[in-house]
Amino acid sequence: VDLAVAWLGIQMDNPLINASGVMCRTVEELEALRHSAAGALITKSCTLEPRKGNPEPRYASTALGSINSMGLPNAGYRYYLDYARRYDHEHGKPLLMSVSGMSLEDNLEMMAAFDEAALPVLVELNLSCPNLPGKPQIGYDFEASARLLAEVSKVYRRPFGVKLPPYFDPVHFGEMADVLDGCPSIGFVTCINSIGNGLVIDLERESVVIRPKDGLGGIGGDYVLPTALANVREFARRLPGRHVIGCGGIRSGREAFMHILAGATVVQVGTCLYEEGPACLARIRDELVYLMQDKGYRTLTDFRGRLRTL
Ligand code: RRO
Repeated sequence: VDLAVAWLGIQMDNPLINASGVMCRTVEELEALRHSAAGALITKSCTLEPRKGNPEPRYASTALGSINSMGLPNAGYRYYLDYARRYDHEHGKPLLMSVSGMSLEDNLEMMAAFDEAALPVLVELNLSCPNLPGKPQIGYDFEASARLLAEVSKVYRRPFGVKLPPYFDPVHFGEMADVLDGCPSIGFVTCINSIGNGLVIDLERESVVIRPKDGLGGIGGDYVLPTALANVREFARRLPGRHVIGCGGIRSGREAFMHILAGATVVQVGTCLYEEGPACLARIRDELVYLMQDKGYRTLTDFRGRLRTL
């Protein structure tokens, strides 16, 4: 079995990447990922200036997944750009970078800086942070998304990707697919970010479990797998010629296989990586190999996007 995948000019030994936000805020965390079994790594969503994020506690795990309202804590885009400048792109695994400006202007300034740096990285523009009090997710505003992508395409002259929020209605899949179809610079879409503004309750304490937004936060883990798979499948078939990164509910080789079967080129691991640490990446990779052997598949292209319907 060969898990290798080549896409948008990068080569990966296997399709596993961390989900942006998990284990990727500091150089130390990024280096641990670089030394893990990951096929590539991605940095924490960055803003123009460093941010401390929301008050703690701001992450909690449950039997079925996680809730977070981190609030975009990050070291500022210059820190991650500096990491990318020193990175051994020749010999190391591919590096992706997540950008999540607080405004159109901030996004344009950062994307212009990334363009100027001319590094062999893939940028994932985050349209879907659910945890900034008073700031709606841009991915739920189709006109604003179209404007942002048009403006970014003028200052960033290479293919880039977008991290989308989950959609729940075919009309909305269609509207976002039309926006992305109209932007030739889009090389990939990552589906999905956390399901925004869920509420986890601790029954014993009769309390919320995280402090920001009176307990509301983005949901990840087992809860989100079917929604993630639906978004991957719908965008993969509506956007032929673009790549889809699957993210949501991957904690073994089985869910990784499902995402790829639904059309994902590569996949990202969030909650499971947060809970288990980077060793889970080797485990998931090996489980995917065994599953493919069982099924008689040799490469990812043998089954990618081949989900059967009834
Ligand atoms: O930092 C966060 O609160 C956060 C971000 Br930017 C995001 O895109 N998704 C998420 O679940 N949390």
